[in-house]
Amino acid sequence: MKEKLEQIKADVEGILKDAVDLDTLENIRIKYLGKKGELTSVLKGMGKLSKEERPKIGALANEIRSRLEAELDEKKSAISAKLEEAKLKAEVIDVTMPGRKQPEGKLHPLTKVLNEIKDIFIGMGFQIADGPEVEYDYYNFEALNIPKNHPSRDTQDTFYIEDNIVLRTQTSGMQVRVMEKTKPPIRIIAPGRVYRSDTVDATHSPVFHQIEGLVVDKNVTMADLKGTLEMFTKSLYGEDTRVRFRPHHFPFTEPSAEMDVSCFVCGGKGCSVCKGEGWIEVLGCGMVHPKVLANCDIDPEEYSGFAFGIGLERIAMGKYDIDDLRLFFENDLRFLDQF
Ligand code: 2NL
Repeated sequence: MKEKLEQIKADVEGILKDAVDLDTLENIRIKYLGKKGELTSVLKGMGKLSKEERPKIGALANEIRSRLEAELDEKKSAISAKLEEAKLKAEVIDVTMPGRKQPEGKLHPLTKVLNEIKDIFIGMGFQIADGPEVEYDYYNFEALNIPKNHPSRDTQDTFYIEDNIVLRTQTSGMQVRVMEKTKPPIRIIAPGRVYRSDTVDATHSPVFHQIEGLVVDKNVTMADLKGTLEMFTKSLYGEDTRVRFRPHHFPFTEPSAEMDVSCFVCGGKGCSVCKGEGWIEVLGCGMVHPKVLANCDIDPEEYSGFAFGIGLERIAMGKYDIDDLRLFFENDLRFLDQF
């Protein structure tokens, strides 16, 4: 029995010496030291031994078991370490290597300026309105008190899809829809693409962007218009900016005005950007014409409102000192990357 035990020990140690993977170790453990392993089966024969021999063999068996278990453990650690080392060698990572630069997208300058303008009006309690670019004649013109013989209706200015359907020339149609559906108070801005049949040059494009605003409530006055637009201007161009209003005419507002801001380059002294004027025109505005309110089923005796229209390209050109409108639409990355 003693020889058998010594034999097991020698066998295990022999195999262990050459073992190179963890599976082999586990198989050895099961085969020799497991519950149904060889060591156990030898010990099962202990009953046949004499009283004197039994404790000696028992002690020897225990000693061999713990020796072998210790050797197995040791070998296991050694193999694990070797495997780990091999793995690390195979996947060398140089953490000091500089990363590959990922191309980074940017917002279009018009989007940036639009976001800024939206944020300012949202901060004043306005909501954003959205609507179709292909619009009925009614919403683009008629509801806005633009008479049939008005020059802006001329086919020279408007793209007609059908007799009574156009590509919108302004975003007012969205505001008319809101007025039709909503009981005042109304406070909205309507940004979007608009179309006019213009020949392309540095300051004209058949597609451009407008942000219109509309406020309708009881007792809205010209003072509200001026206060709101002055606050907007100071937020966009800085606290020191001044505004002035000049009388103007639009069919959909009465009275109407154009608003200038003190030149954001020279502060009003006169320079090449404001062409010596000290002022730069930024938007058109006015009190909503009573006929327009009535067209939308809002009683002009009870409610009044103001409206304004801002050309997005013009604002962006001023803000970023861009002298050619076409740059916004050519999508040349050398231009767009600068913003
Ligand atoms: C300009 C002038 C303007 C409006 C747009 C408007 C809309 C409704 C009712 C009344 Cl629903 N008015 N819009 C008012 C005044 C001026 O735009 O020069 N835009 C670039």
